[in-house]
Amino acid sequence: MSSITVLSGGMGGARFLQGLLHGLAAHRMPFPQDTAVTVVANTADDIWVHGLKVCPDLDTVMYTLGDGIDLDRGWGRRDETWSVKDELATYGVEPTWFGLGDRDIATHLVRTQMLEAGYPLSDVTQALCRRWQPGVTLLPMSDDRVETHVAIADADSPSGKRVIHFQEYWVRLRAEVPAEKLVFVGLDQSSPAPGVVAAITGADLVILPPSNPVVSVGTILGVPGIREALHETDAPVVGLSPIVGNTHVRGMAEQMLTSIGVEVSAAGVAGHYGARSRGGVLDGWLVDDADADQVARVESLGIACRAVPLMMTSPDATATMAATAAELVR
Ligand code: FO1
Repeated sequence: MSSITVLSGGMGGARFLQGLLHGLAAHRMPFPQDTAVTVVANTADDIWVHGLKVCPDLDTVMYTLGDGIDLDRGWGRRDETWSVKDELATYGVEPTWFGLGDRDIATHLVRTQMLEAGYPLSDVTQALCRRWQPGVTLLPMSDDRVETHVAIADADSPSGKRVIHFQEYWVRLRAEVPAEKLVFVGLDQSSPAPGVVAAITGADLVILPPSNPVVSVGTILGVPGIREALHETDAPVVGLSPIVGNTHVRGMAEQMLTSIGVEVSAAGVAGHYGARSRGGVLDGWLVDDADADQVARVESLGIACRAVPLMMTSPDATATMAATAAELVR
């Protein structure tokens, strides 16, 4: 049986996966319809709030592919209510800036209870997916606790900086202040979750979707052992640029790339990932038509490259992107 492995963050990755599955089902991919898809999801966005473990990227993929996602927000559940959130706010309990919907809380209660009973996050995720049936094997990048924290300027503190959780940077501050430094707590000590390395080394194709190259795909690549698996695999590795016309389509990739000194461009991200033939992870890279002038530069990095429409405006449009990505590296 053929297999495709996707290293995914939240919204961008989930939307890409919808198109990939649509393309496989519609025979649009150069792969059999029964090709198995494994998703290795970023867990560095995870946060403990109100005593509950929240895993935004795992849940966004699970809810999106399980048809429970709220399409407007891009996260959390459809038909959501916010009674608990409102009651917590009335008690003056922080963080009031992070919205947990009533239905969503059930997911976090199940997850937290199972973690406290000693189940690893990968078992918890498998249990939650028994209900949601996402149509993929969904794996956390690691069962170990990893959290992205962001240092921001703070005139009131002696060091002139303050470190906050990534969620506070993104949700409360809307990434409107510079990320002076990113700290990936626990990443260097983490290990790939069971099945992650095999999903990469045993794949027929590995895809880096247009997720955040620093705090989503970047953190997955930062788990010791995962980059090595990408070097080892016989599968071609192809990515799709999250940067179009020198800015991100959604989210905060621009701020994150700037924070680590990487040029905010399709070619800049390709260079950041690097060609597999030169110690990096990419064999191929899709850029949007708006960045067609960067194709030659990407190719000069040792990475095959094509310019195509990269706006995921529908599962059909995304299926075309997925098929083009697969063809680029066949
Ligand atoms: N994003 C927001 O902009 N506001 C929120 O209040 C919020 C709550 C939230 C709760 C659960 C969850 O799984 C995701 C949530 N998100 C919220 C989205 C989250 O910040 C993003 O999905 C990623 O972490 C960033 O890529």
